[in-house]
Amino acid sequence: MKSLASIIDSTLVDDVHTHLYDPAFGSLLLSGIDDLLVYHYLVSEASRQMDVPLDAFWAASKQQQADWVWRALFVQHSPVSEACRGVVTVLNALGIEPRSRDLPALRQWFAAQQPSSHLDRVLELAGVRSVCMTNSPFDDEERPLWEQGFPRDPRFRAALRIDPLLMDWQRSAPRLRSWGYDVGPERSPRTASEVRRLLADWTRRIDSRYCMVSLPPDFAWPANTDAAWLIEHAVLPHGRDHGQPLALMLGVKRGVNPALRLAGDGVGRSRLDALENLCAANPSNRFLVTLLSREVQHEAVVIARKFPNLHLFGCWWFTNTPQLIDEITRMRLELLGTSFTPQHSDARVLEHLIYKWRHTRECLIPVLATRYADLAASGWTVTEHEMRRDVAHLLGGAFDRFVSGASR
Ligand code: HDL
Ligand code: ZN
Repeated sequence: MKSLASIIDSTLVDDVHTHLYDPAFGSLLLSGIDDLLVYHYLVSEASRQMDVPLDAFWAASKQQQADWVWRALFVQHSPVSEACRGVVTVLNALGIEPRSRDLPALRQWFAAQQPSSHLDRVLELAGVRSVCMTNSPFDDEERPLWEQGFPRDPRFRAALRIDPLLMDWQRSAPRLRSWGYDVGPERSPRTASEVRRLLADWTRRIDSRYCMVSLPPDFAWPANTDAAWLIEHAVLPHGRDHGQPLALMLGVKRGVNPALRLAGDGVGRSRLDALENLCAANPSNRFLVTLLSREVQHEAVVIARKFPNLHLFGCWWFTNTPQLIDEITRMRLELLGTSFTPQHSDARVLEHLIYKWRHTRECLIPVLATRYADLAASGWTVTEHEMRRDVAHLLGGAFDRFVSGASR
């Protein structure tokens, strides 16, 4: 019987949320040691240790920023944080002993890699079969290539990200008008139908798996807000018409410290009555949900027990640490069985896939082993075939069935 560890290590993953891009997007697909080091997780941590003022940091080149991060977090201190350990995992997996190389040598190594074979190698080292991108019509860098069309790499799936539509309607409405959608700032039937036309056009254009939005802790539904109105009158009808689940990423407080830029977002405890109300009032819609606050994870699992049209996924962002992956995944297994998706990578740099998935597998093995051991002690021994089935379900299968509508 193959061990559970080897089954988990060898089961390929469909990564359901990343910020990676199809190679056709060129430099939007980040890769290499400098992008790994200026990852906003590490900028946040380096800002606490380096002796460089943030305005000087932002004014410097990416290489200079990476040098400062490396010195602060890897030379002057041990890289014990999860994001720092991630860089070490990536370098070791690529056959580079991180201590033996200075940054110029590392830069030369990455620069010497042939992009497509490097991409193939990273996916293989990460055990990843496909990744889902985050695709926004509101992104001026990304939109032109979608409008022009390009041959897709089938390993890069798409998801339609609509934060500006819901969270900044008054400024987004004029943009939709400039794209030929007859919307106004008012909440009218015409506006609703034109927003649905925009969603339909982009769902088809990118072959979107789902629609996605991140929402602040105080997001309420129902409510007298543009976001609540657009969700009810455009996004949810669109989801029913086009079989698009709505992914809600709950609890982010954008720009808590603007001086940190992308690293400046924080977390707040979400009001989950909004989620309960959405699931209860819209049984024909499917909701994918990940939550940023540790404190609401148990409440979310209980809500998932009440609503089969809710699928929890990932240990998102600040909960993507071994301690919290362990806690949250145990909680979900014990209350939901295998009807959830333990992780997504949220990778922003190609090589993130290696560390995010190696570390996740390290966490998943003991958690699942404990459940199987407890089950065996109660009189039910899981076979190797059943382990493979369960692991494939958890690493993308359950998500796929839920998104396709095959399972509630
Ligand atoms: O809103 C999101 O999709 C978040 O994942 C943010 O992109 C965040 O900056 C992030 O990268 N978290 O891992
Ligand atoms: Zn993300």
